[in-house]
Amino acid sequence: MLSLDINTVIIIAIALVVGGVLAFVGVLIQWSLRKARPPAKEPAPEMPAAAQPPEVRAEEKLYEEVPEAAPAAEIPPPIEAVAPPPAPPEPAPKPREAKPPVRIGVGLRKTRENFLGRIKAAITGSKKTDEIYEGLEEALIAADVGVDASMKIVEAVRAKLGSDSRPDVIRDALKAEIARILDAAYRAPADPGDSPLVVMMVGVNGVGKTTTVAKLAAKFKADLGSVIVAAADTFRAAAIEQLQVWCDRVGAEMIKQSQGSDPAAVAFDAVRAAVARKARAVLIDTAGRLQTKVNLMEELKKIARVVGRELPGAPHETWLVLDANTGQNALSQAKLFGDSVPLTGVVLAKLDSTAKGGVVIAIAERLKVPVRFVGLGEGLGDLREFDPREFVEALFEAGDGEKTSGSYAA
Ligand SMILES: Nc1nc2c(ncn2[C@@H]2O[C@H](COP(=O)(O)OP(=O)(O)OP(=O)(O)O)[C@@H](O)[C@H]2O)c(=O)[nH]1
Ligand SMILES: [Mg+2]
Repeated sequence: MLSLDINTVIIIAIALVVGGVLAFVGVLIQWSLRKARPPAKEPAPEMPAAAQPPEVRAEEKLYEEVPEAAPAAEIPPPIEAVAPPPAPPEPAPKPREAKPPVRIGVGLRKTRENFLGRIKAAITGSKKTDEIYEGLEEALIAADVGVDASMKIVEAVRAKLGSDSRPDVIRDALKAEIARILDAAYRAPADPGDSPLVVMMVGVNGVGKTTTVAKLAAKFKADLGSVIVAAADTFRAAAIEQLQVWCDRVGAEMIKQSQGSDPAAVAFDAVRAAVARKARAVLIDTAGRLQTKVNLMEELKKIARVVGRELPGAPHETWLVLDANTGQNALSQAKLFGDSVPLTGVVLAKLDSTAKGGVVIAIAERLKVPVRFVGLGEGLGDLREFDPREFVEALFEAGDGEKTSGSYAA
């Protein structure tokens, strides 16, 4: 039988009482804590959504919607489709180069005013034949036709007309003689066949070579197709960057190396690239140099030689760029450059800013090198192919204020 010691019974009884008291105290503490706590915002994980307070569900929704990709069907239609009708488009800014190329008349204005005024004064009024021809000679010299060429022209006119001193007749004979000289210097442009046309641009510092390369790149790109430009002025600081800006504007590819590298190597790379890519033309921009510096002239020869080795016949054209303001020094430049590299043409830049456009006639008479293009401003469109007849007409007629002469007229 179970027999418990009295002590044991007392201990068990105390333990039960203490346990009961402790349990009661625990319940009391829990109850008081729950009363003090604010209602929980976060639902218990297992709590069904429907049981959650409304603001908690909204928070959850927001959070989930952001990262979720919208289903394909809900992708909003393109903006154009849902956007309200667009406002009428603003007129596009006019590209700087989009001017119509009719400015040779403007370009020739200074020369014409100077020249025609003197011619008129020489041939009108009752003058002796000697005085008339003296006046003509002075007018030609003042327009920078040069002393030799001016004398020759006047002699030719006089020999033709004798003592006929009618102003119109003299004027027409003078025009015809100038046109004859310009025509005599004409040569057909080179035909490179299936190869790219390689044109090398040479000249003294600051005459307008790089600008002319850019203008020609734009023209050749429009007329022939793709053009490659060789940045062979590796001498002057920022020359490559200057050309790059132009090429970007034109949309022509430019071949370059670092400043100080061999310009012949750059030209070689450009020609090779043009052949490989079947480009239609290569334009080589060279550094400005004084015609009297022998070593720099040798450098030009080397460029021509290296290019010719890569593509026989190249450079097909070597054009001397002259600043129309230079006057008779242009003849010295043409002579010495021509001694180094055979010149096939002249580009007369800045004709717009001179009254001495008559140098065109001197170049043709003395050097028998054709003027290929004339520069009439700083924009890409400010380049005109030189047409002797048009030039003479503009020189004599546009100044009348009555007649115009084709696209040369202002
Ligand atoms: N008015 C006018 N300015 C021109 C014409 N062609 C070039 N210029 C200006 O002449 C300056 C010299 O032009 P560039 O093309 O840099 O001359 P460059 O021969 O390449 O000069 P270098 O490389 O330093 O020898 C620039 O300010 C051009 O804008 C033109 O036909 N008319
Ligand atoms: Mg340059």
